[in-house]
Amino acid sequence: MAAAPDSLLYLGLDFSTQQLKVVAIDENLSVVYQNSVQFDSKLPEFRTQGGVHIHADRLTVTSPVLMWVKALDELLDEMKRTGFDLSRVRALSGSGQQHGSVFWKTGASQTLKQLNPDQTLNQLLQDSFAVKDSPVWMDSSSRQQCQDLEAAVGGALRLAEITGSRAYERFTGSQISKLRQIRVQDFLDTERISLVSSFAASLFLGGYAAIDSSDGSGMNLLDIGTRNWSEICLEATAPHLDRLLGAPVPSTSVLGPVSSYFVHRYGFSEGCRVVAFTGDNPASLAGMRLHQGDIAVSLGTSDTVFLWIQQPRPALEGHVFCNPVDQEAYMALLCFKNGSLTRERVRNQSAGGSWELFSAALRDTPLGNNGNIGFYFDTMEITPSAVGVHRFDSNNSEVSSLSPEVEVRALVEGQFLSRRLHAERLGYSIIPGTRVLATGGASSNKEILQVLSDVFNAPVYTIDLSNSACLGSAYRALHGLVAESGVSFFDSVKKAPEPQLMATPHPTAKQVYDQMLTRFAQLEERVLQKTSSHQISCG
Ligand code: ADP
Ligand code: XUL
Repeated sequence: MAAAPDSLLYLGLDFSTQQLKVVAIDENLSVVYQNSVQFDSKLPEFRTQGGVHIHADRLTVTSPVLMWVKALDELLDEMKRTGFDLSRVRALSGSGQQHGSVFWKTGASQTLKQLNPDQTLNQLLQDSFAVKDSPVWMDSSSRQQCQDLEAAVGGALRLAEITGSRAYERFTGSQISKLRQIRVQDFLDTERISLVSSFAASLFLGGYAAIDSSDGSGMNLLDIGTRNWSEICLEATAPHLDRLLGAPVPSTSVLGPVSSYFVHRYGFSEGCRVVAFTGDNPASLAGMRLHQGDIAVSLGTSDTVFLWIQQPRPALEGHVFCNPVDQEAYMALLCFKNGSLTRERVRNQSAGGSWELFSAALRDTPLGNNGNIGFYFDTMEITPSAVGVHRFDSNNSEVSSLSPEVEVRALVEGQFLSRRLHAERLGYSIIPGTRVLATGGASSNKEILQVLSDVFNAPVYTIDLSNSACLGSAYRALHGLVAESGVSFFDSVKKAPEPQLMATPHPTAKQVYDQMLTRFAQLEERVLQKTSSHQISCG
């Protein structure tokens, strides 16, 4: 739907694992434009797979920071070339994959201030990063640093009480520690450390953007009670870290106007405001307009489950983040590393590489899969900390293979049973009226959503756009302009379309999956014991 020619627009960007996406909404909150740059296919010179490089140790996972910069050049060039009128954008915001870090080199701040609009950002920022390959959320190479951090603050639970999470390898604090220890000179050359979200905001601002408290909660460095850095955590990580990080700000903050580079090169108006960028999961919470009582399930590169909570109850599993749209509230989050990429692998092996055949397998197999249960952790899982593929028949005996159709259902049921089991451990319970809100690439698949509805025994809704992080960023841009005057997020996005009902549970679902969940929990325990005899991991 095209916007009225003079209507003001709000832009949301999402620097996610596999692509950079953009969406524009008008004042009626209708989506008027969307586009994306897929890293692997559009920027093949960076040789990423799924947007990342997995290093030889299989634990270190990075992305080239200049790939993200170049993707922004390409996206804005295309918007301009195809006649998108960027002068109508009144405010923009964005999100980034969480936890990833960007190390700006000494002098980069000066460069950002004087960007020459005749050149691309990629040309201008070639020498602006002390570390060219940014650690991303899939990295699990900082086990030692996690143990050190927990020891320094008085244990895993104490760290969770302060920062919302025990130490996790992908969290930025342990990544910073590791870099300081193994790349001493690069660390000394660093003048500022950003998250992927605040790095992207810095490009638009022409200066370093503050880290917002919601994405900042994914670092093991922020005190989620005071919403400021925790001194004890900073000290345990690196000297003078507060200087390298800058002060955190509320997620609704307006950071300033877009830099003159964007005005001159792309025709943005000088009045266009940049609202603090945040993490992709917090931005999704905004995009789905999640209410207390709802549960959101995001099916992207990673699968995540999140809830709106009023009072933090940090535990040894899961994370509590500051809420991105309400400064008094929090959100709880669980992250599962083996999401879409594992579904793609099983699709390729058991369904001829076709989502159609994958869906047909789900349609053709019964709820409960005749008792067959599978765990598919192609890479070291985050929740729970286990690895490998483990299949069990209806007698709980481990088997080495399942027929292709049964394998597909075992994968999807196993993934959703795990999402439910761990959400319940975090305090979530299914009550009448519970809505499951689904988003992310795989939420376009109706058969997958049917299994989700059956396993949770609750109706599943989606929003029009499968990328709620992008949409949430556009909503946050709009809300940021009025947040200071006390307008709530929900009031500012009242006009947004309601989520669509996509699936309702089968009448037998409750009986089948309540029982199966108990068996699943016992089998997961067995898988965990097997894994821990191979490898003990932090987070
Ligand atoms: P991210 O934002 O993490 O880059 P997305 O949320 O865009 O990822 O999801 C991308 C994933 O969506 C792809 O890896 C793909 O596996 C999955 N996907 C796309 N279409 C389908 C489909 N019809 N059925 C299941 N999964 C799908
Ligand atoms: C959340 C997490 C991932 C990333 C990438 O803790 O690690 O969901 O945000 O999407």
